[in-house]
Amino acid sequence: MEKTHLSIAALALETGIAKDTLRMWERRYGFPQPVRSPRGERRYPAQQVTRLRQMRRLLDQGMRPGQVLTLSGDELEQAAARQLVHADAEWALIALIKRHDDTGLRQELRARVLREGLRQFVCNTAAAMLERVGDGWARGELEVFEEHHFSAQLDTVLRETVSQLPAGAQTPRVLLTTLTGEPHTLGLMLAMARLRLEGAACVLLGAQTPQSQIVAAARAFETDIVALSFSEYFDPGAVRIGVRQLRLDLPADVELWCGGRAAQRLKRPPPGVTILANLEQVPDLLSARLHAAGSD
Ligand code: B12
Repeated sequence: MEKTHLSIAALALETGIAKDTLRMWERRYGFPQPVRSPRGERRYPAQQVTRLRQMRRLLDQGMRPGQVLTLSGDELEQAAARQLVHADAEWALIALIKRHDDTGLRQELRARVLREGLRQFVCNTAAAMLERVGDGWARGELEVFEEHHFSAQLDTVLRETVSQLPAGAQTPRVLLTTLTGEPHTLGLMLAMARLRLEGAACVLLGAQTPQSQIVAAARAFETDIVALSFSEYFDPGAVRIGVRQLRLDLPADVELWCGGRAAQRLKRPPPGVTILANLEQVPDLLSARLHAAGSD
């Protein structure tokens, strides 16, 4: 058996599709198609990862499994390409990254923020760009260093722009971080920008703060809300376990907000945990808090 074959656990991690779902698709649609190891365990050729990621994207866009899983290889390529053309028509992003012009890329990002305003940039453009870059990486169009470079530039431009915003009301106070195992921080940066636009005060801890330290920080900074981000990379089962424990450990008057794709997959969040479907929900939730405080 090839070394490049993946176990079902590794496949689930790489594609974000649960192991049970992979087995169910195999039974129902004949894909993915594992070979068996000498011990009878499922092993998946690496090419199936790309195909499953493309399927996931189409499912995330609202197509049904019966439609997506029955597409031929060519039809799936075409559907995935149509998605990418849509994203590229707006940005020609991959070409921009491929120019390897450090200053130029930053200037383009800044120009885009100025043209559309930070709110639109954060809520729509940046998310679409990250989606496209993630796909570019998964399809081998972008080198790993190119993805890292783009992420670093986006991070820089977001930090610069946010630092220039007026202080605002400075309320509520929000602590932003990720749990151990989540290295992706751009969701946090976008959330911070959206919160700062509403006048919230933000304390950014960056990635992977141990749970006990999140509790300590929430106390030390006297925060009203702890906001966590979970990218597509994070196992939704681990989201549930992590946030349930954190909810128990945090003082009852500190709210716990979670955003990002893995958080959105939680069908029934633990009590006392708020899952945000997108960044546009931030102002509504903040004004709901204000009303609640006013009526107390
Ligand atoms: C940028 C990026 C990176 C950067 C991260 C840099 C950084 N500083 O964060 C780097 C290059 C380091 C990286 C590394 C890896 N990555 Co990566 N990465 C991405 C990319 C392009 C964006 C990730 C991101 O920030 N997403 C978060 C936000 C932007 O998206 P979102 O979850 O939909 O959230 C939205 C809202 O919900 C909201 N939101 C998010 N959080 C919060 C929080 C709150 C409180 C609120 C209110 C709102 C909110 O904001 C977003 C915008 O609307 C994605 C592709 C993608 N489409 O996500 C891949 C992706 C997540 N990475 C992936 C992988 C596999 C990896 C690696 C494992 C690769 C490797 N083999 O080494 C490593 C991680 C392991 C490690 N040990 O480091 C895969 C995960 C596949 C899966 N399991 O599903 C993805 C999906 C790429 C792909 N297409 O396959 N990555």
